[in-house]
Amino acid sequence: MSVAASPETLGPALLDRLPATVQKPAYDRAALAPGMAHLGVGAFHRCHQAEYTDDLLASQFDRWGVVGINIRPPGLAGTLGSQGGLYTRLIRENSRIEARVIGSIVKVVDSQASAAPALDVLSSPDIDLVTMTVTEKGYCHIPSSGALDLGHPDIIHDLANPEAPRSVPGILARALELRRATHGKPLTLLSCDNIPSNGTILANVVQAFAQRRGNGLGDWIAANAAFPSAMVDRIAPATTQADLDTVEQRYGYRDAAVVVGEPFRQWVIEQKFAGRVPRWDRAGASFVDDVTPFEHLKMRVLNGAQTTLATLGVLAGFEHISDVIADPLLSAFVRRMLVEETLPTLMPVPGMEKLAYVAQCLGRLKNTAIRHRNHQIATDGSQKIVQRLLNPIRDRLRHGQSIALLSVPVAGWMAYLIQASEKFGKRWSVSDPYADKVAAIADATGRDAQALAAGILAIDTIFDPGLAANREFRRAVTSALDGLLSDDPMATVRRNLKQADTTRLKRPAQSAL
Ligand code: CS2
Repeated sequence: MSVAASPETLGPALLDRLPATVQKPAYDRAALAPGMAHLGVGAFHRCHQAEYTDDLLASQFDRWGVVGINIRPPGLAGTLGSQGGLYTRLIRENSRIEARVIGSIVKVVDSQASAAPALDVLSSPDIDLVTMTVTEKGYCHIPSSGALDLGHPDIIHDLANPEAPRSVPGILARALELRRATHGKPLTLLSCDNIPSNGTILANVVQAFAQRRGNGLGDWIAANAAFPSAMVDRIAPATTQADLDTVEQRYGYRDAAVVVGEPFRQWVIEQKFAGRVPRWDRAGASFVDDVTPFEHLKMRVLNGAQTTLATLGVLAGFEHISDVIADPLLSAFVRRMLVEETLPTLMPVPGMEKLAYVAQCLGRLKNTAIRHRNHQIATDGSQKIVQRLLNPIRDRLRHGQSIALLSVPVAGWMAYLIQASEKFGKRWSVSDPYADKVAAIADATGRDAQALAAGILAIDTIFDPGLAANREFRRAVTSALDGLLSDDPMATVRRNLKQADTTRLKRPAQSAL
């Protein structure tokens, strides 16, 4: 009996023998030298910035190899590292599948146990730019204000031990300090996370940290570092075992670092660099003077829809976002919420038609080959709702406009965390820095929507006091929360849609959209 040979693992030695159906780097990878670093090498980075860089290298080869750094799990050495940085990027849309091996990551560095390996890379004169996807909470900022959270345990630690930092602001400030002390070369720090004005928030937290050092570092950073803002977009859920199996079965090799994304991708970057600039615009990215309109559009429409569908979807018993959008009630709800309430809050976006953008976003969410779990999207909701839901709500309230629809997902986020508490039977487990706080409120209050909403709205690091005091906001959220905690949460979704109809009839001018 013969034993089938186990498939080979992806690595530089396999590049020349890949099946013809797998696209491979169109440049001499052996000649590629590091020029930039990336913090937070997860599915999103591998499916987005690393692919743009791979395209850039194919169109104009230059010293732009990426050094991938993880300061939090998972470790990279055993996966990407043992494959020489190579990995397969699958693009999937319903039954269509397209495979490509990406070569732009030239080296990986695990820096979970200590910041030293990360600092070595970030302070090297070879590195001109650092991109990052460290999740919303990685910035250690207060979501409602954008300021550095001086009460954050990692910030307290880093201010006391600035040479052995743990937090992103602490590590970046230390790297900049080492650059000042050694070669003095400038650095661009490019945030690719979905936080509002991400470049400004990154600059704020790094500066606030540096200024507390009291050694002139803040001034040096102001003169030698650039923090452009950026809007990034591609849906790329966490990789599953099924994705690894797909590559092995279809293409005959093993790859522990596969990523799966949708065809759509977008990257709009503020033109504000210090030192050399990777010409990602040659690969389809846009360099603009002001990212704000693009960023509002993306976070309020696509991300707003995702958070709405994910939290309400969990309450309705759905597993993936594509299941939720296939539900007639929730799909009608999200479409009307975006068109009637969110779109009027947006500023004009150069070259984009907003209604068409909504249709395109909702179409993307229907892609059944992208297995995006509702619980993954609902993770860290406390760090996401300000930019996705509360900012458009604030804009509408300022103009006396209805929030009958936008208030429902805010209550949905509350109900999602509340029902993970002991008192509510721990219906699912959640991952959110505010989960314990909300659970403590739920345990103390029980099923009293008024008291629950009041307790949660008093968390001023999420809800700024002006918004939390708004009577219409409190009323709408409390009433939606009461319904969402009942045995028939979808009745509330239906009821608020009806209520929006009534408002629309009363205000014909608003129904023009
Ligand atoms: C998602 C995003 O998990 C989430 O928070 O909403 O990761 C989303 O898929 C991306 O922003 C799309 O560009």
